[in-house]
Amino acid sequence: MALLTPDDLININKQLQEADSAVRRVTGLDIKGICKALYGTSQSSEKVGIVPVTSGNGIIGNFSASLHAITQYFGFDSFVTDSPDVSGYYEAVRNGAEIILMADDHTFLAHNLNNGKIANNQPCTGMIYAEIASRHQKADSKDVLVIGLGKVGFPGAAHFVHKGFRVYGYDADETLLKRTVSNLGIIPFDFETPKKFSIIFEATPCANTVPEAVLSENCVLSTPGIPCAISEELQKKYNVQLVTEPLGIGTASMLYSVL
Ligand code: NAI
Ligand code: 0TF
Repeated sequence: MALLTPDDLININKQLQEADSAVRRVTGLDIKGICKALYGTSQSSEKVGIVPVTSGNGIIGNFSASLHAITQYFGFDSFVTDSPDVSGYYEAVRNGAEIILMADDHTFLAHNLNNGKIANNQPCTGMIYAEIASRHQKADSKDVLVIGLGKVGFPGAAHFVHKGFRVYGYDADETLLKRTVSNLGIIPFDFETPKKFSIIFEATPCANTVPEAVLSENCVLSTPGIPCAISEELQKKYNVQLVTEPLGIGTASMLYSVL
C-alpha cells in the first residue's frame, strides 16, 4: 500500500471543505449526502476512538490528528487515545468509544462495537469516489473510464457495473486487467483507440495517468489516487471537475458504512 505522508495531510480541514464544494458542484449533494444515499445510514453523534498504531513504518505525523478533524467535520464525537496500539485500544473502549478507527501499513479499519460492523478503507474509498462520479449531473452518457484496478479501483469499477454503467477499464498490470475484465465483464480500454469520457475514475499511485485524449470539456475526474492523476494545465484546458482529497472522503464512507 502506498503510504500517506504528513505533507499530504497539511490543512486537512481546508482540503475537505474544498472537496465538499467540488462534490456539491458535481452531484448536487455534499459528502454526507452521498454517504447517506450510498449506505442508507445516518449518524447520531456516535463516539469514535482513534488509536495511533506504531507497527511497521510507525506513526504518520498528522494522521490521527487528521482523523480527529475529519470525524468532527462530519459531526462525530471523537478523541485520539494517549497510548498507541493495544493499550490505546483498551483506552478507547474504556473511554466509551463506539467506533474504533485504526490503521497499520496494510489495513485501515473502522469497527462499530455496538453492531459488529467493520469496514476497510480501500473498498469504501473506491465505492464512494465511484458513487460521486456516477452522480455527475452533466454526464453525456453511461460510459465511464476506470484507470487503476487495484484494491481501491476494483471495488470502484464493480460499483459502476452494479449501477448499470458501461465500464472501460485499464491497469498497467496486464494480468490484473485480464482478470478484472473477465470477473466484472468490463471493456479493456485501449489508449490507442481515441475515445472521450465525461466520467473518469482513477485509483493509481502515479501522476499523469489520465491522458489528454480521453478528456471531454467539463468531465468529472474522481480520483483518490495520490499524487494527482492530471496536470493543472490539462485540468484548466478542459475545465475538469476534479474530486480528490487524501483521507476524509474515504473515512466518511467507512464510518457511514458501519452505522
Ligand atoms: P493498489 O496498489 O492496490 O492498486 C494500484 C493499481 O494501479 C495497481 O493495480 C497498479 O498496477 C495500477 N497502476 C500503477 N500505475 C499505473 C498506471 N500508470 N496506469 C494504470 N494503472 C497503474 O493501490 P490501492 O490501494 O488501490 O491505492 C491506489 C491509490 O489510491 C494510491 O495512491 C493510494 O495511496 C490511494 N488511496 C487514497 C485514498 C484516499 O482516501 N484518497 C484511500 C486509499 C488509497
Ligand atoms: O497511508 C495509508 C493509507 C491510508 C489510506 C487513506 N488515504 N494509504 N495507510 C497507513 C496508515 C498508517 C497510520 C499509522 N500507523 C498511524 O499513524 O497510526
